[in-house]
Amino acid sequence: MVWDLFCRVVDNFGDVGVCWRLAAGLASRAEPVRLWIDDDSALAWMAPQGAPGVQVLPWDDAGATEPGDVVVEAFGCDPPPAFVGRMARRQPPPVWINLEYLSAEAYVERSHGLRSPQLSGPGAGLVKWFYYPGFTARTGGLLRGHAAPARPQDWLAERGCAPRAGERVVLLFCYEGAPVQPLVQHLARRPTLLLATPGPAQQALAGAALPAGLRQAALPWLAQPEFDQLLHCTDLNFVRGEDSFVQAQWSGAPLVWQLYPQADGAHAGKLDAFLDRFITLTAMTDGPALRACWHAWNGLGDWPQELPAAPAWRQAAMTWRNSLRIQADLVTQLRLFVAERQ
Ligand code: TRH
Repeated sequence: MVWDLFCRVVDNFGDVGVCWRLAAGLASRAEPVRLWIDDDSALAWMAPQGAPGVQVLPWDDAGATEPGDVVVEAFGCDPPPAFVGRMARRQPPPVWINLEYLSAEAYVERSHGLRSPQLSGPGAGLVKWFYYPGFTARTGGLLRGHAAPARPQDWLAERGCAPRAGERVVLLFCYEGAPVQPLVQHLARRPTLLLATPGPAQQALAGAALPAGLRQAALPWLAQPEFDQLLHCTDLNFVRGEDSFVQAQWSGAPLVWQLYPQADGAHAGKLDAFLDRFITLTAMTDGPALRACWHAWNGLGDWPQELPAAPAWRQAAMTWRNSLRIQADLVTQLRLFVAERQ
């Protein structure tokens, strides 16, 4: 089977990050992928080696190409009309999937797998299927990245990020506007090595006098497999958007999630939907402290006096991770979903 995967980069790195992970995941299961993308610049650091079985191609060239067996458009990005016209003429037509955004909200289970018959336009007569990633058995599952390195301490040391004795390691990947200063003051209560990703995290720390007890290291952009591995080497991960949030969950380490802020405030409901599930499933005793911390990090409340206690937080993160492991991952489920519709 040949898969055509369409990616339009809106902003940040989630669009390309999710698409690259999916493309590489499919290709690793012997499913060749053509990744049609309108801006591949981030792949220079995210995937410098590429991946066997994945061809990265300019979006604008798709219209002159015969479609493969499966077409996946990420986040409703609308493949070029000329390509969709070819899909409609192909016999049999490709299975057409719209890979949606991740959410823990209830509508996801209701919407996953719905069909959308195309009544007009170049794709008239085709059916588009909605595919929702998610956290429960009635969703499409989660993309699963690279596993932990064999020796996390050595791994960090090889990258110049070794903690000193007694230091905890915290990763900071955030948007502009995150309350980094209160966080820094809080973290400095214990010896901490803060690893800051390029962009807003490093900018927020630049020039700031760091409190005693806190050391900072500026990270370069890491290739995606390295970034995944880093998430497994830390004591606490601040992550954002969609893909780093998912990968942080696989690490089993405590995490704080910053959502991509939406003008209508919809991110607040999305945040609470996830917290509700997480706190209920893990029976985390420090649930209110976790909620207060995540709200504050998303500008939805004041910075709390205390973060959840570390051992209970890690225990909850592991319980959550183990519950996700029971589901098949997104690539496995998507292949099955497609096979059933061919
Ligand atoms: O960059 P993001 O904020 O992306 C966002 C979200 O996806 C959001 O939902 C969407 O609406 C918006 O983009 C347009 O965060 P995210 O989703 O974590 O994507 C970052 C990707 O970058 C992820 O695949 C991990 C990868 N990455 C690396 O490969 N190396 C690195 O060093 C870092 C910091 C990230």
